Amino acid sequence: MKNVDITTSINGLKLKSCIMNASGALCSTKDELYNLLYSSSGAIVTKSCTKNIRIGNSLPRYYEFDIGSINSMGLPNFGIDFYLNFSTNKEIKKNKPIFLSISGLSLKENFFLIKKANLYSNISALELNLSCPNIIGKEEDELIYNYESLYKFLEKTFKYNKKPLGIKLPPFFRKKDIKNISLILNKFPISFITCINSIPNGICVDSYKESTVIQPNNGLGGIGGTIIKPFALSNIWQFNTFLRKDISIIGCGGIISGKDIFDHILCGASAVQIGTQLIKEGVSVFNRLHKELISFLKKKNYLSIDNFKGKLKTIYN
Ligand code: RRO
Repeated sequence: MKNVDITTSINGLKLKSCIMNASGALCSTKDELYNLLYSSSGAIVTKSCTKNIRIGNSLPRYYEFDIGSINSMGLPNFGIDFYLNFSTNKEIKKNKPIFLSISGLSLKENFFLIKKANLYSNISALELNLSCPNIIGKEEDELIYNYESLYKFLEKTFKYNKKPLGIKLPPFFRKKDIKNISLILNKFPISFITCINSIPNGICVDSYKESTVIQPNNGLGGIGGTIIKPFALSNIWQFNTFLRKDISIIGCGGIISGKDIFDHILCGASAVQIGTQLIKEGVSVFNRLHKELISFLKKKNYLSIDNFKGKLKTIYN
């Protein structure tokens, strides 16, 4: 039998494997970034960065349970210069693409970050995080929920930006939001979307202590892991029907097995990101998922991801 090919392309950007880390998962410190660099992931996504260093929210701010995780990290990061500096390592160019995740706390800060990142040749793409659920006091003016502001923001962004640029989206629960956001994104030279970020404002309870499990924001936090997979798939599938065909989709949410990756691609993803499971298992997760995906595709007689990407069938009576 011929070899199964799990290479992919994100709007023309080639990746040796369709599996990469999700921003936020083991991608903040120098050690974590080097571990990703030498792992079998197809790309590195850095922790969302701001202009200045942030220590983030108070502890405990991350908690795992059997079918998922809750976090309210609060955007802890070493500032954009740290991640840009990492990107100048010579090994990177030979090894794999680097996606710089950006999450400015204001429009002005986002423009500053985008302009600065454009000066660094080893940054392959920007992932603009418009969906951080945990910045206390910032929930109301999130750009992604205001169509007019989003349009104006993107108009200005593409005046500065020459790099492949994608947007990390929150989960949407109404079809009309997905349709309207797609109509806006389709007007700009966006390379990709990543969906979904964690589902905001969940709460997990320790029944014995009769308490929340994380400290910030009265215990509210973003939910990730297996439990969110149906919402990730639904967002991927719906965006796939409304977005321009050259805008790639990176699926994120609930992947713990090769079969989960298959499901994301079947719904329309060109690549996938691993968050909660990477934190649980470490970078060896990429090898395991790689093997599981190939073995599942062999069973199905698929030789490449293009054979089944976006081909989810629906049931007619
Ligand atoms: O740092 C965080 O609290 C965080 C971010 Br920026 C994000 O985009 N998603 C998330 O679940 N946590």
